[in-house]
Amino acid sequence: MTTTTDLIRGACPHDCPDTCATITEVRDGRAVAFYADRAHPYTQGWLCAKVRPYLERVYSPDRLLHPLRRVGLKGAGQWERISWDEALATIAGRWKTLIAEHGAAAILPYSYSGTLGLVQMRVCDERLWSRMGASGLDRTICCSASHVAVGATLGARHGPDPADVLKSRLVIIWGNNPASSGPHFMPLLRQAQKLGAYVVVVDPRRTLTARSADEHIQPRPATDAALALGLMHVIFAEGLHDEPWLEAHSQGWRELRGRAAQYPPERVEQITGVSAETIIGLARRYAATKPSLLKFADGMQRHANGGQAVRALCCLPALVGQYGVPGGGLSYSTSGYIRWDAEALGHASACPPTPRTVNMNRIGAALMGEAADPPIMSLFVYGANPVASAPNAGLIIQGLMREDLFTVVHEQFMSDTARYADIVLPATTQLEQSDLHTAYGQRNLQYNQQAIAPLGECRSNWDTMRALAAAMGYSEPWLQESAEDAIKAIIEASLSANPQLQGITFERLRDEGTVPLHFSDDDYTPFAGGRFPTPSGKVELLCPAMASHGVDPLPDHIPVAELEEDEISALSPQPSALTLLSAASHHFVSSSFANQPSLLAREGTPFVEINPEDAAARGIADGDQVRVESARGWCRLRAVVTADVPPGVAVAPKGHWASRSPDGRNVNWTTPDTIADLGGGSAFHSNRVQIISEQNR
Ligand SMILES: Nc1nc2c(c(=O)[nH]1)N[C@H]1C(S)=C(S)[C@@H](COP(=O)(O)OP(=O)(O)OC[C@H]3O[C@@H](n4cnc5c(=O)[nH]c(N)nc54)[C@H](O)[C@@H]3O)O[C@H]1N2
Ligand SMILES: Nc1nc2c(c(=O)[nH]1)N[C@H]1C(S)=C(S)[C@@H](COP(=O)(O)OP(=O)(O)OC[C@H]3O[C@@H](n4cnc5c(=O)[nH]c(N)nc54)[C@H](O)[C@@H]3O)O[C@H]1N2
Ligand code: SF4
Ligand SMILES: [Mo]
Repeated sequence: MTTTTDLIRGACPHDCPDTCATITEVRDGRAVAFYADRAHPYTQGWLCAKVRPYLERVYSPDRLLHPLRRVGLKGAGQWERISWDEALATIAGRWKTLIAEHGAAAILPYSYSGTLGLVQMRVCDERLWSRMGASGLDRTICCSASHVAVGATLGARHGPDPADVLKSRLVIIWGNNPASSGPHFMPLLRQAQKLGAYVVVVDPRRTLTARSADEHIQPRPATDAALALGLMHVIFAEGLHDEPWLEAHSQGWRELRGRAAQYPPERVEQITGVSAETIIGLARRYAATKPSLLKFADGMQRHANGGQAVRALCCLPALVGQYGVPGGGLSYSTSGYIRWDAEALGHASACPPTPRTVNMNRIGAALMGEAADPPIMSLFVYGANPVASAPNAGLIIQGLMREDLFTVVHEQFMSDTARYADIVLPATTQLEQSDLHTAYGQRNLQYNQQAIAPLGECRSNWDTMRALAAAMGYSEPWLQESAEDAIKAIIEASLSANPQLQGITFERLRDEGTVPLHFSDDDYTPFAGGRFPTPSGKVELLCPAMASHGVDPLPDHIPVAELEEDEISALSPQPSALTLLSAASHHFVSSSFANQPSLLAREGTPFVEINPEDAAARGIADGDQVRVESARGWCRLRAVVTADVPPGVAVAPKGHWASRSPDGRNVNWTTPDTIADLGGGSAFHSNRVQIISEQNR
């Protein structure tokens, strides 16, 4: 007897701009091979090191396969197996009682980027919670400051096809590390370099991406707005700006020129640590070399002043008339091309108004009483691992330890967060569910067809929501739709308002897997013809909408208080404190994959990079165990002494699980839960720390 092998098309669901197209080979109901779809224009037949061994994740002996109930103390790791029926009845029973006593606002869903699918993320983030009238979650942990800044300045998150970089003569990659965080851009960048493009990386750390650049500029953290305004100063002062373009397509360029006048290179050198000569050189090069592409991502805006920094970056291409130019302009995100119909997605019109929203960056404080009326009495976590990934983790754990808090975590693994649950529900992986994916770093839609049956008793996010809706006694048909029907209905409702969906149907997506978004000659290049979907129809250099956020309508550099004050050095008789950046690790996606043995082995033990000068001043040698402490808390890391980080800066990548780290803590025990200037954004990197050698103690 011969066994047939099915080839099932899918999409990588992880929080990564590349959204790779995948193929799963299935034999006798088991996935036997998993690899990249060669036909996909951006995936180009290869997957990153993280996702290549995906079957290790799917068939990991550590997968959660059935619901669990806590039997010991919170966080003690003692569980008993229960049935789904019992789990659902327990959850619905607790919620009904809480709703009667406190109102549904006492229930808070917490989710983020475990999967980026239309159904398993977006639909799940809305329908059940709206129907219930639960508290809303302000999903601000990653990119909300830049979303507000880019949205207000340009009108939409429109971005070029990444392959357009082949037309660029100058590429400035600003606070973005695609070699780790979106690797499919790198072969194109290499090719652009071979074709003669000059590549500049602006990043305090010598990243993998910076290593292969033609020039690496290392500003002090959180000084990007000053650096950008310094470049503008030179461009205006030397008359290198494109005045006809600015006159026709921008709002407030003269006012911006006035602001830039306050940032002469000598002052900017003082603020940023970048020499005046370098600033003048880059400004002249930027004005003279066309097409020039400015590419940034969200890492650089995770500072208390990140919104204004992004506003400043968005102004630069306008000064040199590069918006709407093939190979030029701004490459931030392509996620604004599709706006799914909100009603089809969430059915909010049939639901009570959201009683309040809780900023996820404040989850610890919210659990500890900041969300007071009513207090949060139940937390439902899915597709997220806040104990490992959210700031000020020590406070989150204090909140999760509250005896009166009823916590449910829906997870693939016993994550740092699941450990503190009262009930743990087992979740499917991408191979066990269907979904539709838009990308934020390329311009195709990808359908993910379910390849295998759920393992054990695992359920997808949406199947779990459907079961919870039934247990709560909600009878709306849109709480019971299949994933496929939900996708169909959302596409149909979105077609008329989304030109980029022209010709796209559910059937095409299912049959072809990857379908390119539709672009006409007119809109292929973002902001072609100098048309911006802003209130003024222009790029808003002077942006009146900023006033409603309490922010200057012109970009400005506002120093970050925590980084200015040396409050931490008061804690110990050490040299002055350092700014700790905790950006993407190479082998994990946030905390996802950080429990996979092969990837954990490649990433190594959790480390902190420190400049030789700062290490010497603290008696730290390479490989030493060090204690990193901030005003929030501390963690233990291994010191890597390297000139890749400048003096005054340290780097400890995000992602390691606390439960697999020395002392059960990770870097987020130190990070601040302060809120950025725009969009309620996170400020992980505005983190002043002291680093102490434990060898000296
Ligand atoms: N391998 C891997 N890939 C990932 C992720 C991951 O964890 N691992 N995470 C995914 C997610 S959730 C996201 S949002 C994206 C993020 O994508 P990126 O933004 O490219 O990634 P980050 O590493 O967070 O930040 C980029 C760089 O910002 C720099 N940076 C920090 N502060 C400043 C500053 O003040 N100024 C400047 N100029 N640079 C600064 C850091 O040193 C870092 O090298 O990546 C996604 N891809
Ligand atoms: N120090 C520091 N911390 C950071 C950042 C930083 O720069 N520095 N960056 C922040 C950023 S950019 C982001 S986006 C956040 C990300 O923070 P989170 O959204 O919390 O992401 P992860 O930590 O990867 O956790 C995702 C979890 O979802 C689970 N999961 C995956 N798929 C599914 C599914 O289909 N269903 C269910 N129920 N679960 C699933 C995974 O197993 C994993 O445990 O982290 C932030 N944390
Ligand atoms: S994490 Fe990014 S690069 Fe890796 S497979 Fe997924 S989409 Fe592709
Ligand atoms: Mo993110």
